[in-house]
Amino acid sequence: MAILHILEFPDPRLRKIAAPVTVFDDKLEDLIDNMLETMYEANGIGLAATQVNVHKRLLVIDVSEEKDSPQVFINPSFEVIEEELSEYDEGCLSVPGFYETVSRPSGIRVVAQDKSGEKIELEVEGILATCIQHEIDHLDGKLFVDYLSALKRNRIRDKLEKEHKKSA
Ligand code: GNR
Ligand code: NI
Repeated sequence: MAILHILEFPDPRLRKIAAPVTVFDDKLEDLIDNMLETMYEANGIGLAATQVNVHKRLLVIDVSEEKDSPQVFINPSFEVIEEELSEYDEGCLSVPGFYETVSRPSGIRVVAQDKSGEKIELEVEGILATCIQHEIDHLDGKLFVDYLSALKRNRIRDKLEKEHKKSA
């Protein structure tokens, strides 16, 4: 297993649209294992392949308290089943140190595949619904800062760019 490097905003590679996964092989399993290890090591509750510079449609999530319930979604899509919005203070491993309130539909129906290519269907709400929407956004090149005002987003961008220059 390996810890993967996580891209940080405003890296343009975070804006790429990920392509569907078509091959379900050992290499995919290795990527999933490495993404899970990277997510746990970074204390995240989710990680999309885009964030580790792999532009394929898969994501990993663990919203459990004990961090013992990994979930993998390949080629995920969702439809809204509860339009009412939930607000969460969102953070992102690609936007380290910044947390802002984002509103998203509170209930969704997710269709995806598991690591063997078997179809998964589930209805979710709460933080899991928020997290899945946040991760699918990554696969479409979108970040939670895109829901903020340009003023807030640009302030975050400028601060992160300064940090990146310092550590470069
Ligand atoms: O670790 C994370 N926490 C989080 C909190 C609220 C809403 C979404 C998230 S996802 C984030 C990890 C991450 O960046 N996934 O892309
Ligand atoms: Ni994120």
